Amino acid sequence: MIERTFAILKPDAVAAGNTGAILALIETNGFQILGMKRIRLSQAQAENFYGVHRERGFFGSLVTFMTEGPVVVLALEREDAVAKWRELMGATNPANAAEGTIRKLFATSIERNAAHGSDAAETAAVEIPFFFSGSELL
Ligand code: 3AN
Repeated sequence: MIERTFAILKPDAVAAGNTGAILALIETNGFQILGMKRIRLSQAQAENFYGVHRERGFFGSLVTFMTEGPVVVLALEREDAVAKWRELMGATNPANAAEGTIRKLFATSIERNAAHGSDAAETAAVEIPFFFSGSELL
């Protein structure tokens, strides 16, 4: 089924100059880029976006990291997009990520792990409008 997912190229990946390499992987793996912006998250945006993790010990550090520099936010579409994007990103901890995945190639730690992806289609339906209006998805 054709589906949408939401992705972030995180500050570590953007600062390291890996934006283009990751976008190339996105396109060669059959995703359509429906929306794309390079922005810097505010503290409030990062706290809201990661609200489900508010009680976790790493929340403050995660928000500091996600606001340290520009990110690229993306709305992606393909068949089975949520699972396929998570497969291409690899495991949350790059130490466990499979060869060829974005996190194996570009992440340096469980926190500085290069990319975000929605965990379900329902999550994507919340995360995409967080950053894109309907007319920005083409
Ligand atoms: P994923 O991004 O693979 O869906 P989640 O949703 O469990 O992983 O975690 C959200 C983000 O929180 C991760 N991308 C990572 O940056 C950070 N994170 C998760 N677990 C830890 C941890 N144990 N220590 C530091 N940061 C973490």
